[in-house]
Amino acid sequence: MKRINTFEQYEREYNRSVLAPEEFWAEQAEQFTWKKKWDKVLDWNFDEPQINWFVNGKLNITENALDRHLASIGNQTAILWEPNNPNEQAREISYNELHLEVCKFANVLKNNGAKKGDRICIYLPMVPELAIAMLACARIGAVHSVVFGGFSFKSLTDRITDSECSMVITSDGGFRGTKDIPLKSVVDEALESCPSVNKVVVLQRTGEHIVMQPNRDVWWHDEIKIVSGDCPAETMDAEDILFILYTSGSTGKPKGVVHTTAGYMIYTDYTFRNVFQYNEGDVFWCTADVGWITGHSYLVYGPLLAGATTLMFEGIPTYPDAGRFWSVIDKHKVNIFYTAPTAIRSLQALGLAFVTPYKLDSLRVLGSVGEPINEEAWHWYDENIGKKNCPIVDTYWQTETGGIMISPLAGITKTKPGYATFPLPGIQPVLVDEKGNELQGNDVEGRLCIKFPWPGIIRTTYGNHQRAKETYFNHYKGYYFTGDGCKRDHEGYYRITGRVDDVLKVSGHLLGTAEIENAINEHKDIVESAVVGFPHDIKGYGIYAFVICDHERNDTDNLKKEIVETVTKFMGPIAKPDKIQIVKGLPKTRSGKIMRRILRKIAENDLSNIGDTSTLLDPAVVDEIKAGAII
Ligand code: 7RM
Repeated sequence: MKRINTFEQYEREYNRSVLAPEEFWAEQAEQFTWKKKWDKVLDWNFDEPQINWFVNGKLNITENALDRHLASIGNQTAILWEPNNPNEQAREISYNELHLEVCKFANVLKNNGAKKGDRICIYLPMVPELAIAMLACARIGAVHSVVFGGFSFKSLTDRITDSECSMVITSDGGFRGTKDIPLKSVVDEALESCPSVNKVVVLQRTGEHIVMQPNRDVWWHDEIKIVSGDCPAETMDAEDILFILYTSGSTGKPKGVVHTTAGYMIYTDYTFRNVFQYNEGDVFWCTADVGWITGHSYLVYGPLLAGATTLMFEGIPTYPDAGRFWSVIDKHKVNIFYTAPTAIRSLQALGLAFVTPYKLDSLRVLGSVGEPINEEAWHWYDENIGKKNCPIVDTYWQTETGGIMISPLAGITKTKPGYATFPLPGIQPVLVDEKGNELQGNDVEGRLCIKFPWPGIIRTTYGNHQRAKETYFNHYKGYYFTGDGCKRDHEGYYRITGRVDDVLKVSGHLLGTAEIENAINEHKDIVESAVVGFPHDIKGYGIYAFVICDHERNDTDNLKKEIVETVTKFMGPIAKPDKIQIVKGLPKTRSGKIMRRILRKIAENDLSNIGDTSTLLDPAVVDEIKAGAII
């Protein structure tokens, strides 16, 4: 397996990727199966933005993730599946079997009217059929849009309508810990206002009773019986859309981040092999849900492209007890383990008694993703899980970047707790001040931008190119803007300091404050709300909601409960506010803009640093809010 083996080699490759990016990426691209090679490596312009990698190249990503491996490792396990309930049998699906299942399900999609270019929404629990469904879409050139099972009906409706999906793939339900998640009934509710959908393919997972709508709903297990196992891979252009994945932004409407075929393929494969220093035969476990980009890139596409064994876990870290991760690592001899700081912190808080029964001696590399990892969690992970013997890769990236951007290479880069360290080859980070001036040299702090395209970069936001332009390419001319603050220390190490916009990372999930406010405002008594984050020991950030009720309600506890239920129903349990304060007014400027800075200070209990309130329409509201603040 070709990859970077020393730090000197990393430096050489990095320099080469900056001096001759096209040559550098063309070399990576050569390793794949193409139906037709590209005419030009890169055509780009960040102002439009217009980014084309491997112009006129033709390929299918599933031929690279599946067919390409069959002759050499056809019998090796591709997906190793661990069920929610440890007493249920684990599943091992070889590359040969996965190839067959993907071809069969691709034929099911075709039989049900799906064709190249159609958008298909996938709303499934963490079962192998989720990966099979994604790959089957890619096989026939349909665009998948996976929606996280923790989102509920309104979020699902919005995501289906925005990209006009013609089909939904779901299951009766899903198991998570002691809960059964009723996915199909959420789909039924969502589809009441999604006229574009005419087919629903339903996988049976929990066996619970559901209602099948005639002509619209079909069972996966019925359809799969009547198809052949032969499905030639559709010819796709390098820049044809592979998938859409919705991510929260500063407005209430989520953005459909668009990734295209060849660039995403090359970037996820390259970063997977190099960051984790994957060796042939390794078992790789990414604990992220496939509903998030981390699951797309490092549970499904990256590992399968590299011919790895990828472990998919259906359950949660605390079921049947808080030792589950560690027991699964021992059971399946996991070599590389990739999780989120919030999971590490919550398991740390439950105590070492859940860790010590396990050997964990198969582990070689540990990874972290999703938010800054605090030093305490970093050391706990290093000492108790890695036994001071496993390098930790703190991988910084985004839905929009397709793959890891700034990260150590395991065992090669000297790490520093709290630092994502250095950019990967192909990534040219710059720090800018608020005016967009580039901050040169070391020991500087500013906003993180990237000044040259890499193959995994977002191409557009689905159906609204202008939005992509304004969100990512207009803030600082000639640069892609990440929305993150960042520090480059005296040795040139990068440390991400957090978001500088109105999105929050709550337990590793990116949530827009405006989206949460919209959900709260669905409650009939709420006239207006404002949501901010506050530091939370386990979740990273917690959700603090200030709400205005349209009439006095003396049963405040009930009202708060109803608000939580409303958010759960409309957006999903992940967006439930931790604290709700009923207020009479919100701090607004004369032009009516909510001064979130003030609310943030109150939520953080930093009352002495509230700053100037004289420009507010009614400065007195601040005192009222301060007096009622929930600490
Ligand atoms: C992969 C993912 C993106 C945002 C990003 C950051 C934060 C992610 C790290 C991190 C510090 C990290 N995609 N973030 N990884 N912050 N260190 N290693 O999380 O689209 O859901 O979120 O997550 O703020 O902009 S995402």
